[in-house]
Amino acid sequence: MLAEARSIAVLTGAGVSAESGVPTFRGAAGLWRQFRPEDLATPEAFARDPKLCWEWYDWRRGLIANVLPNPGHAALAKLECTLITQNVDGLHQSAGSKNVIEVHGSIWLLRCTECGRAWQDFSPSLEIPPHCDCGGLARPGVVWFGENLNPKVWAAAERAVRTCDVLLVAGTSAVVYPAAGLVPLARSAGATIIEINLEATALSHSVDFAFTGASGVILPQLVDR
Ligand code: BV8
Ligand code: ZN
Repeated sequence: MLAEARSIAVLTGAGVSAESGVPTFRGAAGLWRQFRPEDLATPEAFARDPKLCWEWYDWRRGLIANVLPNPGHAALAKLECTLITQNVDGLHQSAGSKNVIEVHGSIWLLRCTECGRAWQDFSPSLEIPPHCDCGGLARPGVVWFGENLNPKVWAAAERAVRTCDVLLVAGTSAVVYPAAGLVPLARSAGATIIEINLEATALSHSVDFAFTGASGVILPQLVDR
């Protein structure tokens, strides 16, 4: 099916980066374990305590800076596809994927809360909280809960799933919207849905093929086949 597909879209979540050593959000050792999303990944949390919020992002940036893409990222980089990711870690791009749509933004992007300037910063550790040249407080260039996704980015993701023959969904618990809504959207447009996950998810009953196992093992097998 993948070999015959004219157009393949992929939707990835934190599970694709798990084998690189990046904690997922909702798993046993998940990021949210010691924090609650409301406490940190929201505009209110940032307004209340930008320093605490930045300490969490700086810790995650430091962790991600020291990991490598895994065979799952590498396999997707070999696949001619539009890669929509909920991940903010940039590991798909490090693995060589070209056509990446980051629906939740990037942990390497900073944006000034005063002048709106956005810039990439890969430095191992930041002044906490970082400031823009204009003196304004900078925020992480990610989409927080309660924030709209970038309309252009979202439109590109919707277009990709509406026009694909096959949608590969890997390493996502499919609980965060609107990203998870891309799957029923693809199905309503006639795409075949293939899910790869360690366990069953909210989507599993409605996909065409569900491969249970690690994405770092299954994706290379699928792409090599
Ligand atoms: C929006 C960036 C319109 C930041 C993230 C009440 C009030 C306000 C909003 C809402 C509300 N109720 C619902 C909502 C909507 C909300 C939402 O969906 N909430 C959920 C929790 C119910 N969504 C939003 O707010 C979105 N915006 O709706 O705007 C609006 C505007 C105003 C008011 C209302 C609505 C914005 C959502 C974006 C949030 N930002 N991240 C950051 O990273 O710090 S979300 C965060 O979760 C990450 O991006 C992550 O990618 C994403 C999804 O999680 P997953 O990637 O799926 O990871 P998870 O840990 O959950 O699962 C891992 C999976 O991998 C598991 O299934 C596991 O089995 C599997 N796995 C593990 N290891 C492996 C594996 N699989 C294969 N191999 C392995 N080795
Ligand atoms: Zn500024």
